[in-house]
Amino acid sequence: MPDSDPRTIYLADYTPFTHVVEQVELTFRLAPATTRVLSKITFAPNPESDGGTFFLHGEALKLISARIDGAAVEVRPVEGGLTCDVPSGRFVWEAEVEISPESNTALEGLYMSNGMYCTQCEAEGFRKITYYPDRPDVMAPFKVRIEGDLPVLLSNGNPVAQGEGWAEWVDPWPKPAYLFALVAGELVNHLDSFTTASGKQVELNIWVRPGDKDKCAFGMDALKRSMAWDEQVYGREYDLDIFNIVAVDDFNMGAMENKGLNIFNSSAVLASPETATDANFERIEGIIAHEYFHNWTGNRITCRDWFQLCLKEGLTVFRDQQFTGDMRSHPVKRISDVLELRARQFREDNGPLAHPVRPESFVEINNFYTATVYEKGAEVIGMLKTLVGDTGYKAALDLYFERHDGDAATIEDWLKVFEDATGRDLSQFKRWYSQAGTPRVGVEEALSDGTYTLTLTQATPATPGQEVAEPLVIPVAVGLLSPNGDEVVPTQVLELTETRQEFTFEGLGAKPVLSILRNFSAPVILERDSPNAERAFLLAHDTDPFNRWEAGRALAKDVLVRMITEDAAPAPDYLSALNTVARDETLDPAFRALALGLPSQDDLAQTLFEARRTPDPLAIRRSVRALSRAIAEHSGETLSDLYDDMIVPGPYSPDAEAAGQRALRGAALGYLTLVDDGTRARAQFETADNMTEQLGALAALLNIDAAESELARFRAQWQGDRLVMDKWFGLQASMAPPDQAAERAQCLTEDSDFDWKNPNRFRAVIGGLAMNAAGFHAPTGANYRLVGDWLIRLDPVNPQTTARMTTAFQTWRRYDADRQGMIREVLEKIAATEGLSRDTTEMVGRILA
Ligand code: 0A1
Ligand code: ZN
Repeated sequence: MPDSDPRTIYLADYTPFTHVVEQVELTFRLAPATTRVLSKITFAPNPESDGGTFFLHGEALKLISARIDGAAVEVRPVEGGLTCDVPSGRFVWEAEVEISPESNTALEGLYMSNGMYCTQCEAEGFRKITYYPDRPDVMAPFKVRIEGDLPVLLSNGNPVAQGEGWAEWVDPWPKPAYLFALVAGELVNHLDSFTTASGKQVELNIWVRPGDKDKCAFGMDALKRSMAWDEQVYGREYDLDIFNIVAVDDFNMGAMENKGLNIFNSSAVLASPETATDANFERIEGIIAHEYFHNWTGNRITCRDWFQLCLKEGLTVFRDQQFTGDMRSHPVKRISDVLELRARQFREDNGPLAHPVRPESFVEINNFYTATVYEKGAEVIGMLKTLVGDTGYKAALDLYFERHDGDAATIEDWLKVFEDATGRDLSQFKRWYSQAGTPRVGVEEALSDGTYTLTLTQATPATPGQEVAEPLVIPVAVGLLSPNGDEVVPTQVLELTETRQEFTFEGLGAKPVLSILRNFSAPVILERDSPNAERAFLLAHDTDPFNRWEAGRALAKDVLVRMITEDAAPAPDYLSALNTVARDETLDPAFRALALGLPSQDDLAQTLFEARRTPDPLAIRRSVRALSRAIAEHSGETLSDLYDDMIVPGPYSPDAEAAGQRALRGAALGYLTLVDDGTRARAQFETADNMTEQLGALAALLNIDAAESELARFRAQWQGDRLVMDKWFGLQASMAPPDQAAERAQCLTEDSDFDWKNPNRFRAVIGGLAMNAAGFHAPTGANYRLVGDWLIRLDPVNPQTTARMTTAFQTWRRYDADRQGMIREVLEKIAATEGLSRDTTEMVGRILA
């Protein structure tokens, strides 16, 4: 579909801009409906360009005046911007434009959120602020003057001068326009400082609305830990005198790494024990780190063009994952990341939206901030590190920073530093960047005369636009255990490079038990039907914690699939194995909490679909609930002991150890509530002094559809807190029983607090409903229509969030003909909407294709 759209942009068409920008000076005269932006930009011919027409991007701008070298110039409007005749050498462009931040509901460019001015320029929002070559390979130092009757006026770089109603900022580091930012408002700051390794003192601020000042301490601590970590692990120091973070309520994504002025969705930075869960704290720590790490991987070294997005995103996600592992627990982090990868990226990679980590064409770049670019992009870096080793990785990264500081780089540049630093040829490995789809790895074992032979195969299914896939370089970490549980071959990395390949291990007396793809060494699907006895053995004995968890998960899946398809009873072996793990005090509580989790209903639907069975969302839900109840009954005593023992003494602290204990206690509560009529959950709701326990209790009660009074009390208590109210909305939409989902969702959208133009609230309700597997797929199709109609309504207001949320329908071909028919109708209705945005048009087109 994108290829048939005349607006498609291709990687192969890249050409450098005709000019370089030597200096940018901007003046903002802020007014809600009539902000004036004055620009003064010094252009010089780009020696790397073959010439061509001078072109500046610009969208929704009212041009007041334009001058070149002081003389008025006649500009010619063209699609997406303007062009004009320019001198052959260096020249100064000056323009004045008018924009209206208050009517900017798309939240791209300069907009207003709760009376405060803020910006979002990635990917192509700067062109809504002024005329400019809005492309990441045009980098320039910026000087910014802000005039406005507001106490706090912020931009990138260092503050150089300020007075009543104005402030000036200079950012000495050349940057692309997508990293520009401006904030103005009545804000208060949580102030701190950090001294860098070389002794430079950096002022740190988190800017928030006055009522939120008590929710900044954790974010600040996470920032300081991130700064220290990047120095210690990557040798990267911060490079300005000040680092500002601002929390805004209306934001399309999590946060944005603007140079020296990170802007955050308030949900990704604000936290207090009473209002944020342990999961929120961990997410905030990870996002603060992610945005901070972009200062080197994204800002100092940026992307040549948007096709290279994974250059900064894959690497920065990989870095934030390493950081969280170091701060908390590596196995627990790895398991959580793989859960996330399978839930979001595998779903994408195995459906109509599949695309390579580095796409080769797009219509709207905002549609490519995907799990594939981010999460699979990070997996690809993890594989590289596994293949070249820790020392090779470090040498390559040192070379990357040394060679490319100040550059707008490409994936070719990235791979070249690995080749140069390690001497390894990465031409085959590079296919991970250009080939979409999740590879399937097959496994065969044989033992003869003490030689154990492992035969691995690989195949990647066809994806949109790619019929044939070439073999990849797949690092497969394996270990072999003897039948008594000793490790006879410790972890080693096999490199699978061919379609079929044999690996041998000598000197084995008995057939070993294979532990394969340890620590999930590659983002692949293992096609292997191992006996459940072997899985139970690995769950009990594997030395690789990831694979221990994975064995338990495979068992659970097998049990569930049998329950769904054969009406089998919950397997007793599984129940007792799970009970043993839950009781095992040598295991980290956080790990045990993960082990107690069951595969998601969506995961089961995909598993059935791959086994060529049509998933019935209601049957899946019934089985998951039946198994949960069976676990609760079988392990009643264990769960009850855990619930009593895992109480964390003392005041709430979000640290990993305490959070792990609460997670295990919360998992126990979830099961126990199925068999105790909600007694424990009700008591916990009553006494909870932190959001983790309050929300955990509420969710447990909702799960047995007995939360009416708690919902009302929760609302009365938290009415004034937007982020907590998002949880109230989200939980109800995502947990409503299938026969009530439509009615409840309708009711939530009619609620006086359903502020649908706020992306967090919209996502809580409409996104929550789409995540309610059985509820969303209720046989009437009412929820498909409800989601579809809301997307049609949101599109003209906020195309970016609308387009992202069309992914609710990406798995539609899994389902039966009736459901497919109803979803097709909804998608076609969206597609036929007059004036539909380019963003949503592209997404719906790809999903339908
Ligand atoms: N670069 C940011 C994510 C981001 C991307 C696009 C946005 O608006 C279109 C906003 C934020 C990150 O990776 O955190
Ligand atoms: Zn990022």
